[in-house]
Amino acid sequence: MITVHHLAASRSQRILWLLEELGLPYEVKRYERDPKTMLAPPELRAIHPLGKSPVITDGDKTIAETGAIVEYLIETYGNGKLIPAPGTPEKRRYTYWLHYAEGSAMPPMVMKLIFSRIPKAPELPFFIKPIARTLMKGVTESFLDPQIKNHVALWDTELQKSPYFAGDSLTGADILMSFPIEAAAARATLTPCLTDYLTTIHARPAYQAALKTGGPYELLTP
Ligand SMILES: N[C@@H](CCC(=O)N[C@@H](CS)C(=O)NCC(=O)O)C(=O)O
Repeated sequence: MITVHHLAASRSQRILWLLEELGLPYEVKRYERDPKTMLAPPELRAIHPLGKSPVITDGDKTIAETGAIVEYLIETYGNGKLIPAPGTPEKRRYTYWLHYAEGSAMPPMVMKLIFSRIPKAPELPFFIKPIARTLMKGVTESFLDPQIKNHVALWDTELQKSPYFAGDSLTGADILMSFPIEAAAARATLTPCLTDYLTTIHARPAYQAALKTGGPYELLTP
């Protein structure tokens, strides 16, 4: 039995969605975030030393990192579903977006979230707060926002070519890309094409079923 170690309102929602798309049986072990720090509870470290989610266990195997989990599940149980044929241009697009989602798209999203929170940190002396606010605002506006805008433009260009990130049908690449796009929706202006894309994937029965299993999915926002 596959167990998903699922942190509430997190990237692991994608793994539940994938398992629903593949129609695989699985169980979910829920972990709640610390309400103050929003970090995962220490119990997750017993599953994987980084204590982050998602992590899955499958028999004696423990697999962490969303992209690695998606590759493992599709390659082990997919029977050719959700992955383009080897050696095709679609497969190259699939590999690119699968790695890009966490490797390139998420870092500026996470940085924007952290920078927005620094000036509000209770540990920060009150007289530093205005300086921190000015500094973080400067970095966000001059560096992070233009970066995020570039990423959004790249996704839009890709989805002008085909309805999904690796061609005409949904693949693991879309499952990976859903999270940065959802995160960007709270940090930048999405194009109509990207808004439609989110509407399409959110309407999928498997996405809806995963939401029911995963519980409230309110992403952390700056
Ligand atoms: N690149 C990793 C990121 C994992 C990650 O940062 N997960 C977040 C959830 S969105 C987490 O566990 N946060 C809680 C914490 O860091 O304690 C992946 O995609 O698996």
